Amino acid sequence: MLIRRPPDIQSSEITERNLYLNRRQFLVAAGVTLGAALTGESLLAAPTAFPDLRKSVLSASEPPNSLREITTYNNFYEFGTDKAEPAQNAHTLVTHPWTVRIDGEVKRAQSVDVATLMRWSPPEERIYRMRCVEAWSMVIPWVGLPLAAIIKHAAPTSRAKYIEFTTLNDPKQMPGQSRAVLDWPYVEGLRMDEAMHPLTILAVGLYGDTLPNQNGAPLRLVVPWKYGFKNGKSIVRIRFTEQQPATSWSKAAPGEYGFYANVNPAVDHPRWSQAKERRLGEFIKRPTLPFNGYAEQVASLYSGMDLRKFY
Ligand SMILES: Nc1nc2c(c(=O)[nH]1)N[C@H]1C(S)=C(S)[C@@H](COP(=O)(O)O)O[C@H]1N2
Ligand SMILES: [Mo]
Repeated sequence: MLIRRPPDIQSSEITERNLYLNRRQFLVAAGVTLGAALTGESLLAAPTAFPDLRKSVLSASEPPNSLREITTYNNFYEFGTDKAEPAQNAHTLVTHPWTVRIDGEVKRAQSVDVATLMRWSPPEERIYRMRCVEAWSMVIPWVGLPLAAIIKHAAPTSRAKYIEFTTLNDPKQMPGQSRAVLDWPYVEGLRMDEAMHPLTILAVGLYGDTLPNQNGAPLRLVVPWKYGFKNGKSIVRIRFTEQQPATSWSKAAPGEYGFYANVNPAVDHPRWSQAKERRLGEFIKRPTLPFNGYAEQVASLYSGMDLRKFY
């Protein structure tokens, strides 16, 4: 039966259509022959990972990169330092069951599974520009949980000024951790107002399906106005702190990677210019936008700060 729907439902119908198309693309990328994918009636009826997905009003309008680009060109040093290695090696990561420890300066310290987090903060589809520090960028249709709702549920104390995000530390599942490329586990952090900003999400999926391991399954941070390294993957701990957390890359190379890491074309990385970027799949470089194109929404968070000093 055809039920009249309110106008805001239209975007979710579009989402469902894309979902079907993208699942097909996914099966092709996964090596399932197109014939098999198309004859499988069950494909259309297959339950989606996120049945009630809604497109967020905060989505970028740019066309997304392909699933193949997003899942085969990754930075995830726990599975190798080469961009192709995470896709080859991340299958050893076990993402079910997965518990996240929430602690530090909060009234409701607890361990929760990802399904519980989704009840605190229902998933939405959001398309974001992801800008990596090594001058490449992608546009990714994430499925994300607004982080603010999770923070509110955890009920930070008045002393909580920052949040620290810690990746799983298990060399048996993450073979790259047996080499001392970084001081494991990978740690990232945000100031509380950055973490509370509506653009900030914990991603649990992309292209309508659960997150591939190489993209940080089952839960990874996405802060679209910052360089890629801020977006910690496969998070097991969210700790609220009074002091600014010591983060992996700023410990490894303090002169190159700061705590803030706001995309800033005016400040060069000591070893390369950050003025232009190559969108993955394109040939000609494009100028990089301040705050990765999100200046209107986030520049005010940093008013009065010298962003050359707080890079
Ligand atoms: N745990 C962990 N998180 C990480 C990294 C990493 O090596 N380990 N690399 C970061 C960097 S440098 C980038 S650019 C992004 C890449 O995310 P993507 O592979 O999903 O595009 O993940 C970030 N998160
Ligand atoms: Mo990066």
